[in-house]
Amino acid sequence: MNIFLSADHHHHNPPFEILDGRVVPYAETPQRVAIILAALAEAGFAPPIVASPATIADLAAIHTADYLEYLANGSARWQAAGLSAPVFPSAWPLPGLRLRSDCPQAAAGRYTFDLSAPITAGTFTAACSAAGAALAGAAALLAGNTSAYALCRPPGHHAAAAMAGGYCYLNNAALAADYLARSQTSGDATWALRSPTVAVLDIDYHHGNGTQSIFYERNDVLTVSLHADPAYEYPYYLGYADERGAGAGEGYNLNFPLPAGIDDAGYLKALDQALQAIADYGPRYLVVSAGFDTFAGDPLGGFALITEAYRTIGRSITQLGLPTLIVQEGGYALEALGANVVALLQGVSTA
Ligand code: SP5
Ligand code: ZN
Repeated sequence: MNIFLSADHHHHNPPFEILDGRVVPYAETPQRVAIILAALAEAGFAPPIVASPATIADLAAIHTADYLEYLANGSARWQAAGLSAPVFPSAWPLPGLRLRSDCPQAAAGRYTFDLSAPITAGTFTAACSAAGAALAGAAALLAGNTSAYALCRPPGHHAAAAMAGGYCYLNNAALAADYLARSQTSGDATWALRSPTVAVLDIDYHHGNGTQSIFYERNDVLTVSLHADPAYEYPYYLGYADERGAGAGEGYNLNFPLPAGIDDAGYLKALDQALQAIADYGPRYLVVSAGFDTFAGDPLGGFALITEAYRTIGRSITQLGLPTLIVQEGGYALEALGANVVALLQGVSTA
């Protein structure tokens, strides 16, 4: 198991977010990475490999040029305008309004869909580091490794082509999946005539709206997400079962909205259905958006999984027999985060 680290993650450390109308401490903290690293070392995993940051050219595979320019420079422009850091939107271009981005406040609403993705001076540096870790993990699969873990921070699955939100700025898992789908594999008759297909399995508590939207019209990347039903949980506006893909992508997006309080047994049953759909698709590679906010004690979650469930999840995923990249997403129960990540990775390693 190769482990790739976004070593520049600590440059991103926003002071607060606004959740359900309250100013609260930012849950997606640098401490999360320190906790995971300590647990991995304690469990005997090899030290992580520090990945090079993703370049603008790497990111442009998925994200728009105007959005990347905004992420890179929006914070400096905000501060130059005399606004107080970090960048938070206070107005959004809902339907009927114009998608302006020509002053710092308009840009913030144009490119951010909630109040959980403030942009600080170091945010873009950290996000490029996370994307680089995911891409390095994908490259490890192309080099023949059967599994890799990208310890990405900030996470990515809520980020779309031109939209930040939910602690996410660049979609690390989508970048990795797209990179794998565009790769050329030589010496393999089955795949010689076309690019390989990829499945993304999203097991974060929240729907992976960004990943879904990025691949919604593609049939070379199957997106499958298990998550709290958006009828009652964030991100509210996407993640329903009737979202099945569009155009060439019709039938290649699959959502499993789950009820509040679901336990290991219920969750693992839904996971088996998701894995069957992936097996039926027959991809060459698997990318897992791994969130641990499904844990019973998670402050942002509402499911009831225990630590051992992650070991079972790891084993079940591995039974697909695919080269698999695990990409770190959410997980905010700090006292259990290390054990939960270790359980998943041990499940993958020892299946
Ligand atoms: C990567 C990731 O996990 N992002 C999550 C962002 C969630 N932000 C909004 C959460 C909505 C707050 N609801 C509190 C429910 C407490 N049970
Ligand atoms: Zn989440």
